[in-house]
Amino acid sequence: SSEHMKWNGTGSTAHFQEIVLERCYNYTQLVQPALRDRDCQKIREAFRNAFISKDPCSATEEDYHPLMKLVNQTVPCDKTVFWSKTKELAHQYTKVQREMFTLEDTLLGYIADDLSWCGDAGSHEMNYQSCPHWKKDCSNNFVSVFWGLLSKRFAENACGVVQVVLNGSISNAFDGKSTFGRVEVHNLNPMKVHMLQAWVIHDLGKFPSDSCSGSSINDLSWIIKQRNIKFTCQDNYSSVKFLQCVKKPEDSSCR
Ligand code: DN4
Repeated sequence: SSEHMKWNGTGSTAHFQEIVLERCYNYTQLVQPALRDRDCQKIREAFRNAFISKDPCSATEEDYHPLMKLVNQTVPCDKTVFWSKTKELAHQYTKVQREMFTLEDTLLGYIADDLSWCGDAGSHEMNYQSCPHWKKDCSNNFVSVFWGLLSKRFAENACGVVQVVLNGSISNAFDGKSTFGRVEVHNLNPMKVHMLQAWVIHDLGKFPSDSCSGSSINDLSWIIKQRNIKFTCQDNYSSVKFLQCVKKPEDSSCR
């Protein structure tokens, strides 16, 4: 009903509970059997309890602590891949590079990827009509707080050499206001992370708008070095470039 259309964002994903449960079993039994002892029923319940019957604009990190505690997954050193404005490409990259992890290759990121969820104070139901939009309604909504907390922990736990896939076909490949720039960069632990390798990738057939020699990457380099972490950058890193060429082999840059 229209009285439920109180927010400007997409409503909860239909069959949210079933999708969470199915993705959890798929991941823990098939994708990463090392996590086969995780209790997916409990994970589904803890996820739901984090936001159900609560004001959808008053989310806190504490709401998700029981869920985080149940999952407790670590990524091996040298295997962390961050991304910003390059989601599809970064996911293709970790799919072919065995054992590499974007946040969405960890259990909680895998479960929540592309889903939307919110409840309402005074209701036991999810709101399938609308949820708060992070820019138009409130930033402390349950989806934003979830990704913010997950991104922070993903960065805090990274070790060794870490990578980031950035988009060279937009004006600022590094954006200090993105989750990568705002959260992940500042939560890398210099005691554990030796180096950040940035790959700046241009879309095939598009004019490059930014590169390793541009000012946004210079800003990133400065922030990282300031934090006592080594920084390298490469334009159109071949392992990622080849993935684009598989999709569009006729492009002149693929010959
Ligand atoms: P991005 O490509 O600018 O954003 C990735 C997605 O996150 C877009 O759909 C954004 O929505 C959305 N997003 C960004 N900030 C927020 C927020 N505060 N509340 C709700 N949605 C938001 O890249 P990015 O640098 O912001 O985020 C990518 C990095 O952060 C990766 O390294 C991941 O580890 C992690 N992360 C992943 C996800 C995800 O899988 C979400 C957030 C962060 P819009 O700008 O299109 O509206 O979805």
